[in-house]
Amino acid sequence: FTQDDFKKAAAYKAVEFVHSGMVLGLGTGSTARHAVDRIGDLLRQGKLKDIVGIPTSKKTYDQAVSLGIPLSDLDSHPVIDLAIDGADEVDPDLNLVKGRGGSLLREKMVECVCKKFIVIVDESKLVDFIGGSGLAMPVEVVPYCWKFTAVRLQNLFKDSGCVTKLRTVGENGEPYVTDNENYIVDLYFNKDIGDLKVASDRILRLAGVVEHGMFLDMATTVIVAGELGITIKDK
Ligand code: DER
Repeated sequence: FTQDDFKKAAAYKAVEFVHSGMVLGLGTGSTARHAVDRIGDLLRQGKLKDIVGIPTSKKTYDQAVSLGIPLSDLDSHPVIDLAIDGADEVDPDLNLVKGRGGSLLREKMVECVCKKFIVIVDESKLVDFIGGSGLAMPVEVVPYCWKFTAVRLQNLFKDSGCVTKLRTVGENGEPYVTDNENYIVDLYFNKDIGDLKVASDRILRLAGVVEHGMFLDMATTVIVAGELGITIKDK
């Protein structure tokens, strides 16, 4: 099996929890893409009806439009029955890191107001503690004086050996710009950052920070696919 096979297996399992008439948060990334494809298939086959999708990125919006999934937004649907999305890290308490695809703000806006939030991952995303993968923990910041904000973020976590890096695109290192016209500063830790709620509050208190990629106490179910099959972890 390939990693993408695992992503697809987790995504299809999650879509089994989708029922006709639901308002659905549609996630972003290579795993969530399989779930959105599956929902489109079932709608076309008539096995699912009366679904309204709330996309978490322009990319997912375009994918859903191409599949004929009826779409709306949070203004019209402030309460969502179920969201299905991927994650970059999942810790033992089902806390997440998300946003390496750059969509963390709209994902968090949608996934904060869901009755159920199912996270779909392949087994490579499981970590012992947040930041444990050594990969990015994204923070969406306003472009104005982003260096100033990056230094303040780094100082918040200096005892965790935090380094920050502006997310760039292309060979000439242009800043990556999110769907919301902001930048992303990625934080890299080389050890556990301790109490996540405290860390979250400290980050959000910095003027210039829009949102961060730690999704704490939000997932209600995590579906993990790997060599041994599929595991479902409920909160
Ligand atoms: O950017 C995001 O939040 C994505 O959902 C990410 O967390 C998972 O992306 P992947 O399914 O492509 O690994």
